[in-house]
Amino acid sequence: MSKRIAVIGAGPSGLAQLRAFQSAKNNGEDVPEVVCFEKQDNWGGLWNYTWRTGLDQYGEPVHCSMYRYLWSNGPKEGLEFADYTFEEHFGKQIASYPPRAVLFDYIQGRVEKAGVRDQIRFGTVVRNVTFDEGTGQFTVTSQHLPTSERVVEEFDHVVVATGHFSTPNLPSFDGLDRFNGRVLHAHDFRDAVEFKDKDVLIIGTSYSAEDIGSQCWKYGAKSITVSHRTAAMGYDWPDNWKEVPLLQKVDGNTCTFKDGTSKDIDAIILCTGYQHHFPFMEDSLRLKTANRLASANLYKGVAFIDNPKLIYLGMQDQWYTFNMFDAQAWWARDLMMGKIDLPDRAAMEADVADREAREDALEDDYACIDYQGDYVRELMEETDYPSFDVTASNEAFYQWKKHKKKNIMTFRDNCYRSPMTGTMAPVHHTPWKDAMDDTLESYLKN
Ligand code: FAD
Ligand code: NA7
Repeated sequence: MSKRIAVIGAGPSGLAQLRAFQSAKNNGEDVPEVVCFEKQDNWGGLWNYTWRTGLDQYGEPVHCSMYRYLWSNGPKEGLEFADYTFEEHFGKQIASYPPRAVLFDYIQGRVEKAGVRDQIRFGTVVRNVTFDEGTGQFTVTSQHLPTSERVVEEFDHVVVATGHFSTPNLPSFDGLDRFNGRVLHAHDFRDAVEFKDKDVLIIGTSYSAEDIGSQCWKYGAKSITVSHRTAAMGYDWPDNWKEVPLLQKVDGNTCTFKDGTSKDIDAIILCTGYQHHFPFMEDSLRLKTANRLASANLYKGVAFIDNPKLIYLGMQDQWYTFNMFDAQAWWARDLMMGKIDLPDRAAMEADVADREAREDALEDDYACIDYQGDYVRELMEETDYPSFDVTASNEAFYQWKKHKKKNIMTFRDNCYRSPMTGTMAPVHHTPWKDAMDDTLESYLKN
């Protein structure tokens, strides 16, 4: 096949795309040439940890938003690859909430086995993507960061897999510019030990707020105060943890909240989410969407309606992750290989409108889990991605929700059954709150 495909990003989504094409090739199919551009010097996306914050050694924005001691915030039974199980990778079943290094190893194991590394140009950032209506080709301008060399090439399709949890959403608050302590966004949080014995204020109530607060608590912060815009998280928090309304003003170290209460604070961590940010895409090709389950403007959640030769992977808010990216990548592969036909524009728009309306009608988190599970199932059924028991994955997510409600500081001590192999995960050797060593070696000692 003479087609050329550019994949931008070698995180879990981009790697899923490489694996999807390699799987078709293994089946004897004639696959396009695939070139993957990755600005970091290794694969894994957010799971590729760095101590760096701000700009990297080349002056590029640091992609990593992960931090030391990060353990999976959902059960691994919800994200397991259908074509590469945890048991295949580790030679045994492992506990249900692996630390970052363990999940990085798992992601890496599948693509090492697939032998796709030589398709990736590491240390190479995509600077610009344009489309020529006349030739039907994309022009991709990339730059090799160590040498500054720029390359301009044509491609038939572009797959954007650059993630959307890397460019911070940064609200401001009255008096923040005169705060006598440290202010940072979750994107720049690296090590909870820094906040030992400190009074920490967290703004936001979603995953980052919950987990960064929990990390700071675990590693010895004096107190955690979480400030909400919409509603408190409402878990049964430890004694030195309080939930308060939105921050109204800062005066020196004193933070005052909407209900008139105040507290002296040493550090403020803005866990206020991220932006979908694609500065390298020409405006007509740039995805503009909120962080939601039904992304705007993407047919089947992947094909950009204004130009369906352009694919966006992993742009949804995420309950499902790795296996959803797989389902998307397999579907996108078949679209790019001409095995799936697109309907007309009106039908693609109707598809998005229907997904949005169904999402808007969802009543609780359990319904959201089912909704995204159904989406994964829908895409899988249209490709040869190895089918798996989505209902069993949904069940692991339900149990996770219940375990969090029961005790937010012990939910990671629970274990679940693999939807791929049916094996029950072992109980981890040390409760999460006492396990200070997050290395792969320590976790696998079970
Ligand atoms: P990313 O992992 O963000 O990868 C994108 C890649 O694109 C990066 O390697 C980046 O360097 C590259 N890139 C960006 N711009 C360019 C460019 N212009 N040119 C070339 N390359 C570029 N998910 C879970 O399942 N479990 C968890 O416990 C979990 N915890 C999380 C914790 C945090 C703090 C965050 C932020 C996210 C977490 N996630 C978790 C969700 C996470 O989004 C996914 O697991 C996954 O990393 C998304 O993969 P991706 O490939 O879409 O994006
Ligand atoms: P999310 O899930 O997008 O959540 C963003 C949070 O930030 C949410 O609680 C918002 O509150 C809050 N927010 C946003 N803007 C503001 C302002 N202006 N003031 C106060 N609060 C605000 O981002 P996360 O970083 O938690 O999670 C992203 C991923 O990282 C996730 O997939 C995890 O796996 C890890 P709202 O409820 O809208 O009032």
